[in-house]
Amino acid sequence: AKTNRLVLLRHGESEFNLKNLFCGWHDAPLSAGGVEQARSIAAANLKSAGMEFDKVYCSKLSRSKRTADLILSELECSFLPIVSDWRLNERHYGNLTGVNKRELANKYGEKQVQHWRRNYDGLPPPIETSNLYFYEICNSSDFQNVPIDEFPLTESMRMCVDRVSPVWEEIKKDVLKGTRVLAVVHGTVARALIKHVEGLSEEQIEKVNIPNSVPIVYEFNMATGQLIGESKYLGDVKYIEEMKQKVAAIGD
Ligand code: DG2
Repeated sequence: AKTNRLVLLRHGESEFNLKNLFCGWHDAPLSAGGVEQARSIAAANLKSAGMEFDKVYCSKLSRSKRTADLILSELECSFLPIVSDWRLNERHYGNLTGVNKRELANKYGEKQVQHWRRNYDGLPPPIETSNLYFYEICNSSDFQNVPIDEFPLTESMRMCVDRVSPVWEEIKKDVLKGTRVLAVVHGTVARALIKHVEGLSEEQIEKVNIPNSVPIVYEFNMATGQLIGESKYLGDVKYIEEMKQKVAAIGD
């Protein structure tokens, strides 16, 4: 049977992922390993699964845009239209931006850190002018389309799910029309989209962890638009499981 398809992907490892720092709206580049992941893990797995695309969605952050560019180049389809939307930016991590996750856990305890990271209503303290990244984020020309009253100083998962919702409606329309969409996003935004796609509860989505650069494939019934079966993570099962656990942990 013919199906419609959506592929979700979290960008390759960023410099901040590598250093175990909260990133949010800071524009950290991909690490060297992240570039390699995009090329040899994401693109290679998409290729061997015979995945083709008509349109790409990404955020305004370069780790998302660069990952998309690298994949398209490997798949020899750099001509595809790319929608780069600030509403697909990573959840704003407030004043945790730039802070080491392990050092924060040593100071406030693992429970508090995991609450900020995964609780649906966990709200990091708002970013302060003394934060190293405050002005970079506020003044970024990449965010000039963000309406002033919607420019966040911090966000919970719930706020992120709501912000992503209108873009999910656009993506859904595309997918149901038969447009083959690749969405290259972030950990929390991928979880927000997954919540929408799979209709997961708040409790369920708190337990989902997204590895870098692993394509997640969804198929929809062409006639009814209904999701068919479960999500499929492309790649080595053992590697994916290890990466999920690494993302879930606070790290060292
Ligand atoms: C990470 C997510 O986002 O961190 O903002 O630090 O996907 O852009 O690397 P990404 C960040 P956790 O919520 O997993 O701690």
